[in-house]
Amino acid sequence: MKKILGVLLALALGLSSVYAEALLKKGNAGNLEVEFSNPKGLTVGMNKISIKVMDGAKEVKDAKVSIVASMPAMTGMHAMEEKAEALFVGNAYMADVAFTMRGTWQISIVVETKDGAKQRLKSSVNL
Ligand SMILES: [Cu+2]
Repeated sequence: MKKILGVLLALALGLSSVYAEALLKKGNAGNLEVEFSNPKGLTVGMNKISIKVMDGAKEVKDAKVSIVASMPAMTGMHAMEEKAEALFVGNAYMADVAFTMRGTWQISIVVETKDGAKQRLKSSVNL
């Protein structure tokens, strides 16, 4: 019986890591549509986040894009903030973002277009 439970537990743990939920979120930053994603799902540590910016039907590839992940202070824990510049590589802006603990992180993505206008998307992720 113990053996069966052990096998079931191992299966459950294995499945949960295989099927870690992929990240895909979309929202508006002013008149721009911003999508950010990570196919493997976010984990504690360094994560690659891919960001796409659309202006109507046109993809914006020449903006300055940065991302800030933050968590407010909690009992016994000071507030945390991680900032990363995203560089256009291949077909999306790519940023390396470090998440230092599990929980809900506030996400702010700032897009500065060629005309100097800055637009912000506010969102959040759970890990
Ligand atoms: Cu925290």
